[in-house]
Amino acid sequence: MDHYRSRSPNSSYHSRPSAYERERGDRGRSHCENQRFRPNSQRQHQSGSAAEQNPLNSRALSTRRELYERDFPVYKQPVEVGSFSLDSERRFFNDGRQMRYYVEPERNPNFDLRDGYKDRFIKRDDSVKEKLDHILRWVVANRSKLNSRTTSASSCALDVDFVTWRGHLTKLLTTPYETREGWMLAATKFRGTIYISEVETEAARRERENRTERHEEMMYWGYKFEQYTCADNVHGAPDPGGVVNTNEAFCTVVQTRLADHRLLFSGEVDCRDKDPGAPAPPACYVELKTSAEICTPKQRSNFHRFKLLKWWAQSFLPGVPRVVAGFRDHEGVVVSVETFHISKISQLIKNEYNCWRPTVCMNFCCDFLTFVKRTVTEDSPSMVYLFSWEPHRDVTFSVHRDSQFSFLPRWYVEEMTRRPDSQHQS
Ligand code: 0WD
Ligand code: CA
Repeated sequence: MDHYRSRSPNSSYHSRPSAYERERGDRGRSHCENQRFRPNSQRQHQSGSAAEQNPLNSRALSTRRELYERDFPVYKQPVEVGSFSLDSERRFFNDGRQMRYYVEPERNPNFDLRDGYKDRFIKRDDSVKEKLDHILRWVVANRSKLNSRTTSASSCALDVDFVTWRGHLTKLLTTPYETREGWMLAATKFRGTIYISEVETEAARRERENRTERHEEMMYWGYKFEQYTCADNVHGAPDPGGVVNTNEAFCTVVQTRLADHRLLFSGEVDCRDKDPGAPAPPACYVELKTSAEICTPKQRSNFHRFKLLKWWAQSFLPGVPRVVAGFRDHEGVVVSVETFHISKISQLIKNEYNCWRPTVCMNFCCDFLTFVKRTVTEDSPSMVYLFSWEPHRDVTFSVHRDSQFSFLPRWYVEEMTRRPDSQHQS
């Protein structure tokens, strides 16, 4: 089961960099400096001007797919460096107490996903913006794991280039194919590391505040499916009669590298394989999804072109190898269950006309991070470089000092500014 070492370009991780890969990475970078970074956001179709080839003038980044059709970049096999839990009241714990165990359902289980919506559902308040706070708590509690190579006060305190949520990276991966929803990502450089935290767009806020009752209920269905397929203990059984509380979460923290970008990110994990012989995390993790049942060729095509893109991007990033999908009818009854292996998704979609490509997703993300590194120059916890994107536009940015966008909490800045060994003295 060592499929991560395979070199098939569309879905594999790189276990260690070879000279060949380093060279490929370098070639990709110089290529992107000439083609992707743009002097301003309006000139979508212009190319080759002198200004455009001067990276210092680059104020925008194109998202056109054809610019990212090149070799798959180096993406190291993600390594889990820790995990944390959020309890029913959204309190942080530096441990895996919220981990759940996957219990394989029947192929046609007829789970009623509407059950409990009215009377056994506690919903997280999604108007509360937690930004990176939980990850930062984890970093403070596990700092020694992350700065082993730090030798002097001036060197990078964390030994990573970027800290963010997995979900933010998923949005970047799918950007070249996204036609509906834009995004805003705030970036702050602090002690050499760039932190990236999402800012809700006006459109997203309006949508959140104006959801229909039907939409609210359908959002519950995904969590209810988790309850039907997860047990709290390794030898336990699912408890469909219990309460669904979406404050609870188990999150993995992984470290990896995309070309020359060292990444530390966290993502929520639904459950793990309960077999004691299962591989170590993240390879034992299982992502759970629900989706409308597929009845027509058109629905199948849409599923491949839109839904599998999101599923692939989300699980490929942290190295979660499989997605278990519950296909439900309009009444919220799961009529069939199917497992999708992330490494096989590019095969599955290859006959789809005008479909997405993993290499475009990864190269865009890579070039965006290069763009961010080049832009975010001032190292200060109160400086925010706000990157914004709307479909059919370039990525642009604005700069904000001591503004409403600042997101690194004072407690984090103070903790990280203390000498590394002083944490043992309190
Ligand atoms: O405040 C915010 N803007 C966000 C908060 C945006 C994204 C995530 N979060 C929180 C989540 O509550 C969770 O604790 O961060 C953690 C998850 O981060 P992630 O793994 O980076 O996020 P993502 O990959 O987008 O979502 C993973 C899962 C979702 O599963 P599905 O199968 O639906 O993709 O995290 C859950 C959800 O179960 N989730 C959320 N739960 C409550 N509120 C939210 C949310 N806003 N977003 C994702
Ligand atoms: Ca899920």
